[in-house]
Amino acid sequence: MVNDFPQALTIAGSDSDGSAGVQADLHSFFQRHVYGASVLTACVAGNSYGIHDSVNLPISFINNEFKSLADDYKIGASKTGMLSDSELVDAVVENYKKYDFGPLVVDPVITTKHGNMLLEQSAYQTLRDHLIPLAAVITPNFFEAQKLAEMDIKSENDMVTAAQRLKKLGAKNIIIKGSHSDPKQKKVSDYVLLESGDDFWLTGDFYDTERKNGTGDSLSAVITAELAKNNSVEDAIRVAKKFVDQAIASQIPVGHKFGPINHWAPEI
Ligand code: PXL
Repeated sequence: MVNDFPQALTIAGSDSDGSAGVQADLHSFFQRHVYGASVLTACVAGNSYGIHDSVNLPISFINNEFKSLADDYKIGASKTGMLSDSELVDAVVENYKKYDFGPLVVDPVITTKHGNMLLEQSAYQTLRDHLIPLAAVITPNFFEAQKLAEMDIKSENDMVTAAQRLKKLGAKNIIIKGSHSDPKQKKVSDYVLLESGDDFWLTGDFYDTERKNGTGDSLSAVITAELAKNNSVEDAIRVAKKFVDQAIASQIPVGHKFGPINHWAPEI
């Protein structure tokens, strides 16, 4: 039957070197055997050295991307990535409310790993007030969690407090990705707070490599793919963590500097 096959949607920016954004999301969907559709929000000109330019797509065009998909496909789960500014966040919110695109995974992309801004500071409030309440899962990294929970995170206890604050903002399930700031660290621990109130830590090896572009995008994309297959949020998060760890542990020798993770590697 048409539309019986699991389908996921990424609402995100294109990264020209293919290491992050929509490209990383589609690689992740493909690897998890889920058909991937995309609503492009912006286009970034960049390579493994960094970002050199970006443009936002017109809101009227973004509206038409949503409508085109809604008229034809049966999206089982969606995720957001780069949303650039407040107007774009609100356009995504309005479209998501209008159509049935399944549970929403919000990857609150604020900067690249190397400090390029992908969301204007003036949009943090819009993200917090309008998008986070729609989130089935939110996947901030350490830095994004500090901004959105409006607190410093200096310890594991602080990660727990930040997750509780994000839950109060309306996100049902939260994973806060642990800090990678100390090159001497051996492990990284992510904190998960589920809708039920259950919580747990996911600890993995720390990989001392510069080739980690697209890690956060891929984590949220794999969660989305698993939700599109009707798997539970807890299973989706556990699969995504293993997937990303295995993809970081392996390398694709392309790009001179901050290269991509390897979506072919995961064997889970
Ligand atoms: O990984 C964050 C990210 C998300 N979306 C786009 C990007 C990047 C990082 O470079 O370019 C479009």
